[in-house]
Amino acid sequence: MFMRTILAGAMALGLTSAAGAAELKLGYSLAPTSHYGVSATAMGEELARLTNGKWTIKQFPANALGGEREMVEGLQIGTVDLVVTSTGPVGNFVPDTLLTDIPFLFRDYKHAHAVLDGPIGQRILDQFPKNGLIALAWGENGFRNLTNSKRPIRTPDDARGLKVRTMENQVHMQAFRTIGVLPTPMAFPELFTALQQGTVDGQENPIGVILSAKFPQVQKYLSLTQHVYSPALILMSPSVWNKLDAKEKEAFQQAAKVGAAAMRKKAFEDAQNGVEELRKQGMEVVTDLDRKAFEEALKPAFAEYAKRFGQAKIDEIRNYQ
Ligand code: EAX
Repeated sequence: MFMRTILAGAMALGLTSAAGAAELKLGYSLAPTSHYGVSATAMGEELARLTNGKWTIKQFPANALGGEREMVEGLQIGTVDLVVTSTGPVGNFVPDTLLTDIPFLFRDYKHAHAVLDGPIGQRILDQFPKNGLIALAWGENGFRNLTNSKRPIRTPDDARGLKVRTMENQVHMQAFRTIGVLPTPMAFPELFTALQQGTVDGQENPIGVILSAKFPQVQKYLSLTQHVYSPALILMSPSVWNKLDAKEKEAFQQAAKVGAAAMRKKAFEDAQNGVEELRKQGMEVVTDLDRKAFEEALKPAFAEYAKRFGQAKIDEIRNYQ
């Protein structure tokens, strides 16, 4: 039994493969065809190329290694090697990432990329090691949009009283509570069934996720709220990272950069082309959102964020060019 445990542990770290080659376990919550899958493939190819096939990646898509919070825990204890995840639950491990989860913070993709790829983003990535995690790169999930099974939503008033699944993220929950929505935090793997059974009325996600997770089967209305930009992260277990020499570390970082770029490209394409596909699959799409009214209704939440994070830190992101 003891030997088996050791063996299983060694295999999880990829130590038993032939000729010093090592296969790493990478988990994510979506289908292989999603932006996460595309990213993992691009990263794996680049990593194998840069290390002459010494390090390769085996993908575990569609929550095969658990929800995002569980996968991040797996990184900390060394049962999972790599994860592509939204920032959803990551603030529970590295509180500074919560800053990036504030609604209506990023104007557009360009703004988000500039912040995350610049000194502010790096400062947040630097917080990971002391919390038992390695952050290789920022990726992208995309701007989130509200779906529900009850009615078309154009204004905060329309949304009031809906029961909406949120990620396990305090910043998001606070925002929804503030506009009178009942936020129900839930891990992503439980979401489809919860929508199907009516445990919750709605959820919110980027277009690529709504498509990939087949939510049109259980949700009628889509509002293009774009209420929050959802970053993604490529994370790694310190138990693997700490074994690498300097050159290998560089290879992982470079491969993650390639993976992140592929993720952003696919997430963007899905956001551009996916709405039409969602219409075809029967969703009724609300495009004329009263965005101003949502921002206005969120004012008390913004005041709370300022208290929690400091207005200066928020403005630094908001005003970053
Ligand atoms: O990372 O939990 C969520 O809604 C995430 O956006 C999804 O798992 C993709």
